[in-house]
Amino acid sequence: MKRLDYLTAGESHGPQLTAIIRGVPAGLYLSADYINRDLARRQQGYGRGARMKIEKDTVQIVGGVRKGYTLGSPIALVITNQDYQVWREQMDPEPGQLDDQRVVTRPRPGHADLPGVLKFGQRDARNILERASARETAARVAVGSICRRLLEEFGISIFSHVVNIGGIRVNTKGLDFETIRTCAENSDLRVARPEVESQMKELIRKAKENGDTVGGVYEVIATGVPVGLGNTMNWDEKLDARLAYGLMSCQAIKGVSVGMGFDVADNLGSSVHDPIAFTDDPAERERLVRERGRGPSGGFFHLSNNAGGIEGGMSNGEPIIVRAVMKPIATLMRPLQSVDLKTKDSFEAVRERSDVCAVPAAAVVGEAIVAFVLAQAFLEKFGGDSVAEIKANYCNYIEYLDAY
Ligand code: EPS
Repeated sequence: MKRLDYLTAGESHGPQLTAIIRGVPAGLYLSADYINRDLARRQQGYGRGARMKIEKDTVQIVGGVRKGYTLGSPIALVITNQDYQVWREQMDPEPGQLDDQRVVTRPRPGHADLPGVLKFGQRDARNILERASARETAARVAVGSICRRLLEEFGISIFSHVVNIGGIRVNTKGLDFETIRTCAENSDLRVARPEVESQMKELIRKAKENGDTVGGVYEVIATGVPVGLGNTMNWDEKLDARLAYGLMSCQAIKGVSVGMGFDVADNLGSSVHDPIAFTDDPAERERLVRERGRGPSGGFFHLSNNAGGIEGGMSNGEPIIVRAVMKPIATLMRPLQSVDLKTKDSFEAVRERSDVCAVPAAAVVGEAIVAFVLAQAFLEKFGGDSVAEIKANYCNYIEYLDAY
């Protein structure tokens, strides 16, 4: 079987976003409603722009699924862009004249506009920005949702929360996963501490007033991940490397960390690495899974999880914890200096409708990426053509771990 993979296509204001995902096993229960829940979550968050009021992202499954079950064939997904109705004249794929008045010639610092026009030999930055736009992440969330559905079958669940907006940090010490997940899900900014939310909102409101934008950091947590996903033997199979690649490939993400991340630099080895322990008591093993979000790993466990669930490029049975930092969005309503592509004169960069802060949405996208990477690694380890076959392989592994 081919490695799980996907491709997205579509421009921000074109007719639709399209995704094809290949390598999903047969027999997985799936519905558009399930995917739509994640699409709706991506659309939320204080600080989003007017576009999110225009769109109500819903997916149409147009291949690979029959009567609610995957067939093992490529799954094709379509998300219609409602805004295309307004942009039709500009974005119609059929041959025609472009409106000179609407050509974008003043690239935005921090966006793909300038390197894109130079690289692709374009005079209109719209030919670049339409694809570079974070609108594409809607398609990735749909793909990630299918991966989430698969992982769910094996007790793996993934959630996210925002830990920093514009330098205002959320301290989640002492909160259990369920509290973090529920609080984040009920918060306009996906934060687990409601008391910091108003401060953050005020920062975003002020930035908007000043024509500015705000970035931040989100965290994604995956629980129930069995030991042994990823591979220490080859550089391009390491789980942490693949998570970093996937997350960094998302629009505006500038850095990724695993577990304790960059803080390891401030600490000695003895307070960074997680001591290993063992229990052969089945009730205790059960409790570790239930209360600490651990996945199967025989009776072995760690007394802390600074490693974020990954050692040597492989999952170690502890919850996987990754963070990603998002830069403030590059479209400023009080724009920075730029140069006109035609005249080469100095001008302010173009103003395009955009978001002031999209960190909560990026966190939902981060979940999708983590779901994809974990599903890919999961299928490499337990791969089969049907969910039933994978379950048999998985159970066999659990039995082996339990008897180790
Ligand atoms: C987005 C759609 C876009 C932007 C945003 C995210 O819609 P529009 O360009 O029509 O306002 O709101 O994209 C960007 C932040 C960007 O830099 O392009 C979406 O669907 O998430």
